[in-house]
Amino acid sequence: MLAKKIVSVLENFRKDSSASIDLKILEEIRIKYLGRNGLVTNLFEELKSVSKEEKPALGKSLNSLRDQITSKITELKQNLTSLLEKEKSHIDLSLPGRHKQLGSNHLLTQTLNEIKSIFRSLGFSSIEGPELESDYYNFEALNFPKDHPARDMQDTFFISKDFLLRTHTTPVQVRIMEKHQPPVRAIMPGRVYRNEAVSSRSYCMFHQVDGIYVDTDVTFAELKGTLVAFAKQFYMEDLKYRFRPSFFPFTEPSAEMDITCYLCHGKGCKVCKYSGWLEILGCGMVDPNVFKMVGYDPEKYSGYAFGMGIERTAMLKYGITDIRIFFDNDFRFLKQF
Ligand code: 2U9
Repeated sequence: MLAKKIVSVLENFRKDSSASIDLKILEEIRIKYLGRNGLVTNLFEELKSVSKEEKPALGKSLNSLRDQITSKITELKQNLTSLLEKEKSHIDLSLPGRHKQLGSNHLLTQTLNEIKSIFRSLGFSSIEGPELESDYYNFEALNFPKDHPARDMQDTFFISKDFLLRTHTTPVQVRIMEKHQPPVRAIMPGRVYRNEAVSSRSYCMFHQVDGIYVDTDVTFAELKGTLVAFAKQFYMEDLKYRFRPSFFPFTEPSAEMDITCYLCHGKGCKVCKYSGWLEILGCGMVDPNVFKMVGYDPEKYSGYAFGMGIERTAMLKYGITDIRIFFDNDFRFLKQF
C-alpha cells in the first residue's frame, strides 16, 4: 500500500514540477511535498505503522523519494534564480534613448568667436595678455601721463600704487609692439575692469576687443575699409555708417563709428535714442607718442587702432537692454543662444 503511494507521489511530483513555474509556484510545490503536512512527510508518518519486515525497504524508498524531490527542487530553484539575474542585466534595445542635455557657448563667447573669425579672415591674429597690469602699460605707455585728466575717463581698481586691474586690453598691444617690429596686425580680446556704478548700461567688469595695424604708409582710409568690412559681416551687408570725431589719449585723430539703427532703420527709436544711429566702436590713428614709447620711429611707421566692448556689441546685435544679464547665469537667458 505504502509502496504504491510512494510511486504515485513521485509521479505527481514529476507532473507538478514539469509545468511552467516561477519561484512562487516552486515554493508552493515544496510545501505541498516536503512541508510539515506535506505528502512526503505524511508518508513518513505512515511508515511508523508498517510491519517490521517491510520497514527497512519502504524506509529506503521513502528516503530516496524525499532526496529526489529535494534535489529537484534545489536544481529548479537555482535555474530560475539565474534566469532572473540574466533578465535583470538584459539590455532592451527597443527602449527609447535618453535625451542628452547639450550645453552651448555663452553668448559673449559666441560673439567674441564671431569677431575673431571675421578679423582672422582680414589678416589679424588674436593675442591675450595679463588682467593685472602695471600703471605704466595701462596708462603711461598709452599717452596717459600721471595726473592727466584723461585718466578719469577710466575709473580704475588699483591693487597698489603701481599695479591695477587693466581698464582696457590696449596694454597688450604695447607689450607686443615692444617685442616685434612692424608689420603688426593683431586683435586683443579680454576682460577689463572699471570702478563704475553698476547699472543696466555699465558693469564693473566687461570684455573688450582691441585691434591694431602698424606698418609703413597705413592710412585712415584703410582703417575705414577694414572696419566697414567688419561691420557689414557682423551686423548686416547693406548698412549705412558714419565716422564721428572723438578723443582717445592713444589715437590722433580719433573717431567713433556709427551704423544705422537695426531696429528703426534710421527713422529714430528708443534703442538709438531717436538719433537713427548706433555707436559700435571707437578708433583712430595710433598717436606718435605711443610709437615713441615702444621704440617705433613715428616718421617711418603709421598705424590704425580700434576698440569695442563685447557686451555692448552683443547687446546691439541681439537687442539686449541690460548688461547685467550676461553675468546672472540665468538659464532662461543663456539657452536662447
Ligand atoms: C595701441 C594704440 C591705440 C585702441 C582703441 C578705442 C579707440 C576705443 C573703447 C571702445 C569701447 C573701449 O570697450 S570700450 O570701452 N575703445 O574706443 N580703442 S582706439 O587704440 C589703440 C590700441 C593700441 C598701441
